[in-house]
Amino acid sequence: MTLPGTPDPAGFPADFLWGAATAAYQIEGAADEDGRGRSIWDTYSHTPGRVRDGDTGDVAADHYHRWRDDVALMAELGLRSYRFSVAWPRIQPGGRGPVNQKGLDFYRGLVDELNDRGIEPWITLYHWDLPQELEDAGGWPVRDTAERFADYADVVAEALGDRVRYWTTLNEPWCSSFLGYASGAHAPGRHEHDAAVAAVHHLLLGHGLGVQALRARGAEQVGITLNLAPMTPVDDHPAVADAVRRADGWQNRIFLDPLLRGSYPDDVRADLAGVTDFSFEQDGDAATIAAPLDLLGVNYYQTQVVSTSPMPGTNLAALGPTETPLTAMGWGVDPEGLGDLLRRLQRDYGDLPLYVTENGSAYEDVVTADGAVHDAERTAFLAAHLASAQQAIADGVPLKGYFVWSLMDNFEWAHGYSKRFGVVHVDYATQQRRVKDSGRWYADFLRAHRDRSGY
Ligand code: GBH
Repeated sequence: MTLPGTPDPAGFPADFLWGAATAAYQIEGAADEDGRGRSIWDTYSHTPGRVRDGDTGDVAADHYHRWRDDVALMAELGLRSYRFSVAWPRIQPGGRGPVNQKGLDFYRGLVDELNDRGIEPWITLYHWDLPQELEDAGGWPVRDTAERFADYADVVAEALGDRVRYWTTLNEPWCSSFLGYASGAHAPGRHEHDAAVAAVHHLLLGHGLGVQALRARGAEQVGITLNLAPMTPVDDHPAVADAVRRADGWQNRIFLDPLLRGSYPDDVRADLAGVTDFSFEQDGDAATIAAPLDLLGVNYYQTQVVSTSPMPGTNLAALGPTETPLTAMGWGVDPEGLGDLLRRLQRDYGDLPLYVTENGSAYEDVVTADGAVHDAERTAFLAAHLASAQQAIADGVPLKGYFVWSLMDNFEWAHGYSKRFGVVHVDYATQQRRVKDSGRWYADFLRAHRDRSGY
């Protein structure tokens, strides 16, 4: 790893939106309270063998009861914005029909508290917790789910549209589709490649219909968050170059192109010929999906190293191991990859405002007797990635904000509580929060930026 240097607060615009991110199922707990329905992640985590150590999100970081203290902590860190997701099953327990007022009340209270403290609420409408009843009716591979998502978006926008400026429809539809319906590593844990591609389309359609609902309710800043990764060849063999094209296609361009260029890439269609015939596409879908956006959210964790070996049963290139230093997830650390990705997005897709909506790392924290939490590697990770983002801004990339993943340790999906991504440590036995060294470093950096920018 070459560290691109130390970030300088002066290298970020005065209105740069500094924040931290979370997701409902990973922090809220209170799984059976106030009329919340079940989601595919409740089902998945309660199925033996799916999540490490049998962990579930039943209690998680108990944010549903501790949200006021958590917002105080955000203020202490000096965050300008907080990105969180709304749990669809709290709003519509069965995914359709009657609205659960208590669910809306929870998010209204949170949003009001954030606004009172001068922290911009940033809502993600869907961070993977599909109501189980919709999965029972077919899930994302079925077209109706997109329509149901639009109804849900309308309900939330009607309730909160007057007090929330920033909206993203979906978080990482790649994970919802390919991890949920092809590899099975995420809920609902299915193994059907054709269904996964149909899920891609219906997630994108749901996004487009959701954008229409948000616009109709006057939402100001509307976008989507994608997990994007630069693809790097394992060696200079010509066959590897084609594998890089294929991997970039099914992870990055399969979402970017329909959203920002109006159609799926021809080469991706060809690569998927043995998997699906795209018969799920209907007239008008492409235009719905390509509705103009105000911003693109980018979640960046690592560069992927690509070899020629195909994904089983497909012509899609497999992602290989990385050679750089690894985090506790086994993911390679590549700060330069973030700047490269941001420059590539501007080059290939134009001047749409970009936000890093997630970036962060899992490491083993060292908790000492005095209550301090030492995580020097996470601080180095953040500093290096911010320096890379700063370089992209210097190069003219319209990067408008950065959100660290995550505000606090949480339920790391199939890894349960074994992996910690927070800049705030959570002791799950007591639910005590402690700001880690990395969180203090981030707060200091934000304070220095604020002092220079005068906000
Ligand atoms: C994000 O996903 C999520 O938005 C967030 O909820 C989560 O807690 C956070 O990252 C940390 O995991 O080996 O085939 O999965 C990141 C998802 C993980 C997707 C790495 C790509 C590598 C390919 N990314 N993954 S694979």
